[in-house]
Amino acid sequence: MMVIGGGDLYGARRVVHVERESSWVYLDMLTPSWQVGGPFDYPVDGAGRGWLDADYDVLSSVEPTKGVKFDWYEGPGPLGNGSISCCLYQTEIQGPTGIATLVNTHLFRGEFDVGDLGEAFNLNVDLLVDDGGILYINGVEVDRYQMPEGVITTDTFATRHGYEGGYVTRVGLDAGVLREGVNTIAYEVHQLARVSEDVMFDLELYSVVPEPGVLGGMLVGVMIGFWRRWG
Ligand SMILES: [Ca+2]
Repeated sequence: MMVIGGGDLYGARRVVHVERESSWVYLDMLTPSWQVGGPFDYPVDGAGRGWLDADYDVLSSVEPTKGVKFDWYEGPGPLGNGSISCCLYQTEIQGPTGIATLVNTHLFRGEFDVGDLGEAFNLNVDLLVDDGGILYINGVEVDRYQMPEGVITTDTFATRHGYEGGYVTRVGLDAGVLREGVNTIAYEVHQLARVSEDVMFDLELYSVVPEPGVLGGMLVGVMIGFWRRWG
């Protein structure tokens, strides 16, 4: 189940897997079909791996049908262009022009370590996304935010305007995709329409771990065991 809003549970603590303002490797060259030279499809690397693959090599990225070489860059979040009322970007990426969206789909990749899977089960994400997007962990989709169902292309539009009041919390992501050790995180951001004036991306990925009190400790411990076994 996924809901918008909410925050920390009472008597719980965050185990942060990916902090806000982390550094991301990004691709801001996916020109849509209505731009000269487009459309550009999702890139593959020199070994034919898709951009979601854990072993994807950004240095050998090419557009699969046109063979155009793609350069990825790196910078701290938020990454954006244009104006979002709540937040300033730290890294300027190529984005909408306000005349006709130059890049409709932005790709972001990163890695994070999970030291203890026992503290990585109740998985949430705080998103700063304009306008919509899809989150993948280890190549598996775990959250679709303001995006249509079905197959997504680099021309696909978000379904709503990005929320400009701050980060949006999404809860109940499938933590079963997490591994102990290195994990790959990837995000694609899509614009709402052919004409959009802004783009933004940042996130925080975390688990909410119940903090048992002295009296409730045994009960919570039993519940966690049940959750991990059957949840
Ligand atoms: Ca936008």
